[in-house]
Amino acid sequence: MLAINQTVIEVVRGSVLEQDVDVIVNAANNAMRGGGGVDGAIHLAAGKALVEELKILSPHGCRSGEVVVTQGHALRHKHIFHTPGPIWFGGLSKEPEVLSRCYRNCLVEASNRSLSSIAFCSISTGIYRFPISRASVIATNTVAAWINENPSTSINRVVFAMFQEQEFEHFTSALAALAENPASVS
Ligand code: AR6
Repeated sequence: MLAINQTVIEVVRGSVLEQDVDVIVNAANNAMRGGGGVDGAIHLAAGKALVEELKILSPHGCRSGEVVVTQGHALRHKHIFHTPGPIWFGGLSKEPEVLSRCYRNCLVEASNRSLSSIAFCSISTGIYRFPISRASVIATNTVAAWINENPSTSINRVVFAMFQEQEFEHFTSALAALAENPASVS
């Protein structure tokens, strides 16, 4: 757990779908019509109205690192943020920068809507093969830095909901490293 300004950042083991937050983040793809992994699970749970809303909001899909905001539909969450992460091609195609933009843009969208809480899954580290050791550091650093730079944000709770044990362990270590050395948050 790491507290910065008025915001608590924590890592939990479980699905984003289980989190009691205003908005959950979907690791989507550019087409924005659903898919496998967490994307498939979210679409299944939210119902068919979700893809209908996505067809209207993003008729031509969405670029990697950007965000499409929908209602929660059958979910209890107010919103779902759909962000396509980068596909890992060895790290020389700006994958770290794009991954960082996913997290930052979600925080901006949540804050612009005056939301209090947000749950992220580990974007890109499943089907898109982004190495978890690097992704966990990028995700926690990006979120901590953004919260640090935006002390008046409405967001008072950020949850990293880790579906797999290995993700949970890496994110827990990455957040602990920031907590041990607060000066590294920048
Ligand atoms: N429920 C909750 N979390 C899950 C589930 C699930 N059923 N399955 C995976 N996760 P991934 P990506 C977690 O692979 O790597 C889709 O087809 C997983 O442990 O879903 O960004 C999209 O449509 C990890 O924490 O997404 C894209 O085509 C996180 O969800 C592509 O996969 C992301 O893993 C995106 O690949």
